Order: sequence, then C-alpha cells, then structure tokens
Amino acid sequence: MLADLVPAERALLVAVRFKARAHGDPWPASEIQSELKELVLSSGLEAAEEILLERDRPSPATLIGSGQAERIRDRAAAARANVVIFGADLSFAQQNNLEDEIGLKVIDRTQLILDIFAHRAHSNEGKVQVELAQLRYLLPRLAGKGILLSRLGGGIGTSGPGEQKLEMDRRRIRLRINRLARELEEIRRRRETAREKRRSEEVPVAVLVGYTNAGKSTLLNALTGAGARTADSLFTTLDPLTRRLPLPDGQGILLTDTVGFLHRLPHHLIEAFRATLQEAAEASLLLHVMDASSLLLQEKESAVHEVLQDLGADNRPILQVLNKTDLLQPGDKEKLRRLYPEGVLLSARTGEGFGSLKDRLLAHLGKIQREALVRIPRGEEAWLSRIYREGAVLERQDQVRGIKVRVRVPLSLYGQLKAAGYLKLSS
Ligand SMILES: Nc1nc2c(ncn2[C@@H]2O[C@H](COP(=O)(O)OP(=O)(O)OP(=O)(O)O)[C@@H](O)[C@H]2O)c(=O)[nH]1
Ligand SMILES: [Mg+2]
Repeated sequence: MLADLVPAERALLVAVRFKARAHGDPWPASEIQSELKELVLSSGLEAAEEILLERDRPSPATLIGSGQAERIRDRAAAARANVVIFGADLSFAQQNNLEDEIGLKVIDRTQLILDIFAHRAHSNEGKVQVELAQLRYLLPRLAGKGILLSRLGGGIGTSGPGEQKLEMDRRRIRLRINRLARELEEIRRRRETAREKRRSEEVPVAVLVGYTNAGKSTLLNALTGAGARTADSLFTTLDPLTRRLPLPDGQGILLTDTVGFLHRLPHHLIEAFRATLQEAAEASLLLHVMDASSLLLQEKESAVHEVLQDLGADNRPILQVLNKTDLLQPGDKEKLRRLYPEGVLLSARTGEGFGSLKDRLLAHLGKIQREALVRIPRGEEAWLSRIYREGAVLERQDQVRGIKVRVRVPLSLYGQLKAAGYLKLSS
C-alpha cells in the first residue's frame, strides 16, 4: 500500500466541539478527544500532539476561525507534525483554506475513518465497498474537471483499494463509481440468495452488532471457535463471518459477526456497507454487544441504535449483551442489572455468563413459530398431541390414512416434524 512506502506520518490531532445546540455533540469533550486519538492510532499514524478546541459554532471558511488556524500552524511546527487531523468533518473549501493557512496536509474525520477501512479491507466485497465510499467522498472535492487527486499527496487519505484512483479525473471517477456500484449490486444479490437459502432451511440467524471494539469477534470466537481476528483497535472486523452455535436443544443458531459502529459514523460508509449490514435488518435476533466497562456505555448504545435505524434494522428483537464483566469494579454489576434488566452480563474473555446467554438464545428460539401443513399417519397420533400441547392447530382434516393439519409450532418441533418426513408444504 502507498501508505507503507511513505515515512511514518506524525499527526497533530485537532478535536473540535461546538457548544451551540444546533452543532453540539452530546459527548463530553474529553471523550471526543480520546476517540479521535484511538482513530488516529488505529490508522497507524503517530500522534505527535493533541489540541482540543471548544467553539460556540462552526466558522464557514475554516470551521475553527483564522486565529485558531494560526495557532495550529505553530503547534504543528513545534511538534514536527507533517499532517493535521481534524476530529470533525470539513467541507472542501474549509479543508483547502485550512491547508493554505496551516501549510500542511489536512485530513478530516470521514477521510480518517475511510482510511482505516481501506487498510482493513481484505475481501473483494470489503474492498469494493470501501473504494466506493472513498470515491463518493472525493468526487465533490475535485474542484474542476481535470484536477488530479494526486494533489493530495501520498500517505493518509490516499491508501487502500482506491489508491490507483490518484491519477483519475472526474469523468473517470464517475465511470469507476458506476462500475463499483454495479459490482456491489451483484454482491447484494448473492447475499440475498444466500439468505433465501438459509430461510428455506429454517436456520435462525442472530447478528452480533455493536460499537466498534465492544468484543463482538472475541465473543464469536469464544462461543464457536471461529478464529476471527480481534484487536484492541477500532474497526478490526469489516467482513461478516457466520458460524453455527450448537445449543442444548440439539438445534442451534447461526451467529454472524460484522463491522462495528461508531458515533457519527460517516453516512458514505453506512451507505456503502448496506450490502454487508443487510444481514442485521433480516436477523431473527440482534445480539447487541456492549463494552460494559466503558464510561460512555449509554452514549455508545444510542449511537448503535441510530445506525440500526438508518439500516432499517431497529425493529428486530434485540438481546443486550453486556460484555467485559471481568473489567468491572465491585458494585458495577448491580448498577448494570438495574440499567439493563433484560440484558445478559458476560465476559467473552473468561466465559462468565455464557450459560445464561445460551439460555436466553434458547428462549428466543422457543418463541419463533412456524406455520406448516403436516400429515400425521395413523398410529402416530402422539405427534398430534405434541402439536396441540406445544403449538396450535389451525385447520384439521381427518383422512383415511392419516390426519392432515395446518399448524403453528415452535421451531424445534417444526424441525422434528420435518426430519420425520411429515411436513407437506410449508406455507
Ligand atoms: N477484558 C476483556 N477484554 C475483552 C473482552 N472481550 C473483548 N475484549 C477485548 O476488546 C478488544 C476488542 O475486541 P474485538 O472482539 O476485536 O471487538 P469487536 O467488537 O469485534 O471490534 P470491531 O471488529 O473493531 O468492531 C480486544 O482487545 C479484546 O481482547 C472481555 O470480555 N474482557
Ligand atoms: Mg470485530
């Protein structure tokens, strides 16, 4: 990758928080600042110096005002930084003005996040989605036809699957966007077919969703031995990974791990990752994995809900999983139980709480009902009594060789009727 060829970049971090209500961020300034630092470190850059700016409202030309830009220039020089990273989004004009005033390359929050995604994309699907998001971000930033992206220089903001784009002009970028969008549509269709197949096999799917770094992949690994990559870093997982979790009832459930969320996640990325995240919108259950040891537990929870809403997945049943209980202080668990009476407290690291998670998954499966048309042969009426006991008979027709019934039964019984060969047509 291009970024690997250029000398390590030393970044000056500028966290920005506006106080005016219309522009405000509910997060405390210190947390905005530490999330920016985590993002920067996750992108592989060195954090040379950090500045926190609290302003009333954004200034149209430079976001932070000219006086502040001068201050940044001096601080950057003192810290020998060669790139300035803003923890806010900048318009094209703001970015240009700031670069002029500061005299260094300026990267905004969306570009930083896109860069991390670009480094993490391994699968074709991941690469297509990231490149599409990068190009859609860059297109309106090309001032005029013919201006080359290479003016951005190497390093941060130019790495990843989209790096060959450097020499492209607007027209070629549009063509490439169209091609990638078509490829993505193809991917979406393939995923849809795979989901159809699972639906027809009646396998329930639970999708692990949650804030980045909450421990989703660690939990999937601990439960199923999946071997997914985990790290104390943001956006470790990009590609969905599905594994079967056997449960004591002899059936099981499919668990799908996927990309983590972030507060103010760039819309470009949500759009681009729609194909991957569609799993969540159709899940039988969402396991919302939270880092119970985080000081921003509830803020992160609402950030996740916002993304789920954006994806049309907020109507799915949710099981709250409060992870990392091994890091809690005495007394924390009681507090969490009061805050999340429906939640499961567990530690993906130690295995504490896995039993109750499995019980809750079983309880969820027990609630899933299926309608079916069934024919019970004479002599096998015991099945019929089970159907009456565990489910409901919607229609009944007594025939010479057996009893034909339309039933609504729990998934487990449905599976057993199917295995016994009594299922006629699913309805
Ligand atoms: N102490 C402790 N650490 C945990 C636990 N679960 C996960 N972690 C750590 O938290 C960090 C993030 O874990 P991941 O499983 O990669 O998190 P993720 O939710 O998949 O993150 P993304 O893929 O980036 O969205 C890693 O350093 C894990 O070792 C836990 O129960 N206890
Ligand atoms: Mg992960």
